[in-house]
Amino acid sequence: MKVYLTRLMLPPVLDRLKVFCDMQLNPNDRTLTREELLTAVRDIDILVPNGPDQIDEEVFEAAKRLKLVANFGVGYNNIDVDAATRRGIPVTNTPGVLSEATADIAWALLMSVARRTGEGERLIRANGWKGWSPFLLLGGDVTGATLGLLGLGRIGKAMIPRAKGFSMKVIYWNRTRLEPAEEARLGIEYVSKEALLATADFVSLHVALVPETRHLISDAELKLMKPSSYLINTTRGPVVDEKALVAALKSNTIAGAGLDVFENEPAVEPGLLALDNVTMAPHLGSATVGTRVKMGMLVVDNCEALIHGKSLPNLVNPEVG
Ligand code: 8YV
Repeated sequence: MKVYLTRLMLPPVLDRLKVFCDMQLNPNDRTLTREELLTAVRDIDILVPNGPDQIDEEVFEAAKRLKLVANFGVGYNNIDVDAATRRGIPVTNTPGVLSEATADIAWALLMSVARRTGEGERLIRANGWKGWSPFLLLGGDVTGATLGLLGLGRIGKAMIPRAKGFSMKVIYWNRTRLEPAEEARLGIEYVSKEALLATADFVSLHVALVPETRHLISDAELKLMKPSSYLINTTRGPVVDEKALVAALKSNTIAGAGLDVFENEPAVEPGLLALDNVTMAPHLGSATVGTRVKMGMLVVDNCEALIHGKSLPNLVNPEVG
């Protein structure tokens, strides 16, 4: 079977994959153009796309032999799963293996924006540090603060031990509430979305991007937050209305933001670039060697299962049967 990877993967993954299939790679170190993607999928059996690849009706129409879309990533908002299901094409993802690395990036952004390390580094690099000063870059307190988790999937849950390590109180809101015994075990408290926004010192977003969560955080939600609070986004950019965020950061409606994801990646709302109270990373959530190998291995597990006629370990559209 022909398996097409839209981007390169690390050697241990490629070495395992190429043993049991005809592995084909995008030769360029960049995302495929739409035309290149439509051409590449013409005679392949399995497509392994990445976040920036939009896999929609037009792609399925062009990929007449397609038997599986094995997404390299846990989020699959880049794939029209309904269209795949209508054509009986299974879609798989890579859950679990990137939760810790993504929580690490959320934590890095949280620490950095609160303690202003980005500003500090820029000051030093610009040769602007004139010596110790009692009010230089005073930040927000992390230890003992309240962390609000909006969404409590695997990555949201991975935030809890980190917060506990900093003696933080953890409150959460999720579409479905956990059992009280599970809340007690994790040491977290369920609150309404509004109460979370109004009381948390750090609001960290962990909902998936679906139509209902697009612009979940906009003007009204930012206004509910405390002027001393911070917003952390490591899920998907469109969950936050970036223009509303710029306005809130400019007017000190909130104290700052830590962002790993953006509404129109790789474009960043120009207003954000001019602001000091935002710490940004270029979608690095899963970007560790170990994590990317594990993600790749899950992709390979799913390809191997399809080729050997076994059930797919990470099927997201079980309706295909
Ligand atoms: C990836 C991600 O970097 O897994 C996800 O949902 O956003 C990231 O881990 C990206 O999807 C790579 O394809």
